[in-house]
Amino acid sequence: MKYALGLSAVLAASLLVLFGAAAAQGEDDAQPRYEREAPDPEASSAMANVLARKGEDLSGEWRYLIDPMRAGLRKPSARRDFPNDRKPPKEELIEYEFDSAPTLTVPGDWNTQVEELFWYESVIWYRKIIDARPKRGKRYFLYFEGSNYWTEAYLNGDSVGDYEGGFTPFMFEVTDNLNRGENSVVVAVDAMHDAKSIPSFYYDWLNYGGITRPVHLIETPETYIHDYRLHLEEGDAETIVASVALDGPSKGNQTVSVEIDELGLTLEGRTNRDGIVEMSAAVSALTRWSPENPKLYDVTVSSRRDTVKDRIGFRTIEVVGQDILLNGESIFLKGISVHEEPIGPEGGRRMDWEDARELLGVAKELGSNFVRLSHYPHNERTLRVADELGLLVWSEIPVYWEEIRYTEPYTKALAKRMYKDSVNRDYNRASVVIWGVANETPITDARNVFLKMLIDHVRAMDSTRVISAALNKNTNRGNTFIVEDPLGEHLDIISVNEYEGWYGRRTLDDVPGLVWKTPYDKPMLFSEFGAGALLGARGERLERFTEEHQAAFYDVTLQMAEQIPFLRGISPWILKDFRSPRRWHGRYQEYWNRKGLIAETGEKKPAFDVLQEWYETYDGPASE
Ligand code: GCB
Repeated sequence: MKYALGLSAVLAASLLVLFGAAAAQGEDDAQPRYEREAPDPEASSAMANVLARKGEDLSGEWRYLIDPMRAGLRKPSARRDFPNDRKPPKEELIEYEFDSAPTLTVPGDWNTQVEELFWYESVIWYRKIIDARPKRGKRYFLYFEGSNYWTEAYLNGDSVGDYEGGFTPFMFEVTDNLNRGENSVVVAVDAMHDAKSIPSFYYDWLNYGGITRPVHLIETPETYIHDYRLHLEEGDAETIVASVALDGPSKGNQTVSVEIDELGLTLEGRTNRDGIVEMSAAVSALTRWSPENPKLYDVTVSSRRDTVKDRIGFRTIEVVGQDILLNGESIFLKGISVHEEPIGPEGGRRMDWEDARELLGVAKELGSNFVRLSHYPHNERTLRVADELGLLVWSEIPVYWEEIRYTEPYTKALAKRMYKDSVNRDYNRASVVIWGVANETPITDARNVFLKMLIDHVRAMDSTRVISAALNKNTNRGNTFIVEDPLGEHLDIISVNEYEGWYGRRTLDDVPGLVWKTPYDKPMLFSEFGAGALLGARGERLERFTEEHQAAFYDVTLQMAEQIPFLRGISPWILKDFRSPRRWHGRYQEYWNRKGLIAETGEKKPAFDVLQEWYETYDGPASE
């Protein structure tokens, strides 16, 4: 589908944006979504490893109704009572009907499924009828792997919960709402962001709306394994440390075990009153996970009535001086940044196993050992594929650009909550080594306080990884850039997005002569650099949007990179062209950000080869 937009569609979309913005500022109190309470950052996250759980995958066709004015979220009216999915007697007036409505495929964004929804950023009501046979003594959960941006779910007319955040999983218990036989699941998804959201209004990707990731109806025993976390600790011996958390009426004083047959390891312990147990044991002959050998072990976690299986790798990551050490060895991160869009002419926000393998397969072909999964937590499948392929991962939440409300308690709570849900989901992924806390957030006192709070929060949850943030290069004296953002003090790795030769006044010829300094004795990454090129656009070396310009940009930037003694990796922007509403150029962009090394169709641009060759030959600055 190619989007030649009618003016009316654009107008309608901008009216919706304005409408949403006004509501966000509190000018319209009747907008129920905006009267919301701040999320509870301490509340329990969704259960770990949903993909290994027994349940019904609710993927497929869902009926949908478009509700641009959020009428269904206002005070109840039988005429628009979407949650109840009513089928009243013929004489009663209602003004909706799901049975006759069109369908959208879940998982998937709505923008690329229906032409008239391409720019749509308000509410859609989804409905699916499911048949259930709930069993006594079991619990049931509606589990959403991800839905953008705000979601409320109803089962047989009752609200079972709501959630804010487009990229992290959430679940609602429905044990008491599930009928034997037919059940109506209705889900309202609102794609609109507001001033308190993360991200806020302004970002450089398409705001793909909808139930973008799979939904499951999960069945567990009454007391089940809610969470488990394993990691490797180094002391005199290599030790596997595991903690397990049960949930349910008999979670306390229960025997729990973690087994890794291949290592001959069985950990056993009893849970405390809160249902939590921590166990550890030394192991011998452990093969560590690494990009060269992404070894994963089969792990079985068991409680009296529940068992979960996983595949987990073990490695260490730390920063010592200006070095990043993976398993104790200095590593240069040969990376590439990636958005969550599958390869294909449409873009979209849908990432099944095949899509993830295809996309990350291109990163491997490039010679990468590292991906920056920007700018939000990606689909769980992508992380598991990174585990399998041996790609180190930087994962982040979208604290992005200048419009985040740093002093707003709501936004603080939301950031903490998003990070909690993200760490909770990915703790056991060996591939994830860096938590990114922000992207290009201009320095102010309020931002420094906010991000310090977030760094402390992430460190308290996870001491097995390092922390970074994609900073702006902040001081420039002549040809010298000094990275002295005060946040650097709290980060393990200093990362900078730098676009000299693309944005700004310098040309490509200036780039190799640029000098980089930092007062911090820490490793630095270029978390981004890149230049736009339309596949097949040919021209002079200095002509924008041509393949020649992009390849030359990579050439000079890599020359510059080789001169920086404390540079420990790069993740150029970006693997694949991606949709962005901020890219208007009719000949080159057509609402695509063209900085990809491959086009949306997967075809390579010459800059791909330039970087691939560099990755074949360069292993970081020579050590002194
Ligand atoms: C950036 C942003 C990224 C944009 C990119 C660009 O610095 O972090 O989200 O897409 O620049 O293409 O301008």
